[in-house]
Amino acid sequence: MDRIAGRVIAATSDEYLVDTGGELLRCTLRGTLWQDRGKEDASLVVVGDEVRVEPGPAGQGAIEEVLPRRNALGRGREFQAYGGKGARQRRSRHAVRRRSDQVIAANVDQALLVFAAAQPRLNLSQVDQLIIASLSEDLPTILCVNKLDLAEDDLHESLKPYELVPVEVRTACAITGLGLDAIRERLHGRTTVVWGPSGVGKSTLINTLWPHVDLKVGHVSAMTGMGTHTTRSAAMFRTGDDTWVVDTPGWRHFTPRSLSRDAIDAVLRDVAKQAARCRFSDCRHDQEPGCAVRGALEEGRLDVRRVNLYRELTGMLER
Ligand SMILES: Nc1nc2c(ncn2[C@@H]2O[C@H](COP(=O)(O)OP(=O)(O)OP(=O)(O)O)[C@@H](O)[C@H]2O)c(=O)[nH]1
Ligand SMILES: [Mg+2]
Ligand SMILES: [Zn+2]
Repeated sequence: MDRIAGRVIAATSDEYLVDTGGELLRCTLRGTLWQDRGKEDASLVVVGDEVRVEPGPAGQGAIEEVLPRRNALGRGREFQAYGGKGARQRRSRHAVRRRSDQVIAANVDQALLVFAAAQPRLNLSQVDQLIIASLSEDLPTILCVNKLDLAEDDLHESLKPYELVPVEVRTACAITGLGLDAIRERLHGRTTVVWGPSGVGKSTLINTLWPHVDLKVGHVSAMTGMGTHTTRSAAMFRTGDDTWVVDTPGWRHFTPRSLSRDAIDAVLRDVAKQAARCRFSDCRHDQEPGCAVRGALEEGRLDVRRVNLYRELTGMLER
């Protein structure tokens, strides 16, 4: 039978929903796709993948081929804890390693990175890393700080450094809809992945932005359980002509899967500027003589959190 082209719009551990441009097919994976890497590799086929499918009876099918990805977003192999003190101590004793990278979405046009002003606490190292991951994939990036109703007074102070970063910064309240018009406009006509930690309001935001999303949503929801509860797997929704949005499951810890020096330098610009002045070009900014980063840190001109993150991420570039 002839293969047809389609796009994966929802993925669970054992089933994929493929939009073939008129029909939705519930698909499994053809054995040839997973025999090299193992069936449990969740990154084999992800939401947003362009695929070729052999249709079967009763709305079912089999994915035969995955076309090359334009971009792929996900988390890296290692967990790194930048959370609270407790989390850091726990992790350093029992280093948690993921067996492989975890891709969550592919072939998107841009990224909407969502964080909460509070509940969960705004973790700037997570913000930095997620922006770096997105910029490393060359994606136009919007940072949305949600739960503005719960914000402390110093929120704008915390967000100030991002004025120098090539991201668009927005604040919003997904419950009241405050700030959402600008975001809706910004997402129009593109495919956007909505990405961020657990519980920050990603699904709520999508629900408030488009209360009457495409009928396909019902179909997808039944499969992935999208709603105000924890999102268990990624799913793509059509919200209007050519406007697609990918809801993704949140996480508690994040390490970028793709990492470019340009992206690190763009986000941690103040540290990078000093690093360029170190005596040795391969300086690790630790004990090396003539280290401008350490000098600036000791003089209080750099923030220790940002320096540590810079060391961590540039160290990962070399591995
Ligand atoms: N106060 C307040 N609560 C919000 C806001 N947006 C979402 N919430 C609440 O935050 C909780 C988590 O919202 P979700 O939309 O499920 O969060 P999520 O980011 O999709 O979480 P995961 O699916 O686990 O990644 C829910 O109880 C929401 O009602 C907001 O702007 N203000
Ligand atoms: Mg969710
Ligand atoms: Zn140095």
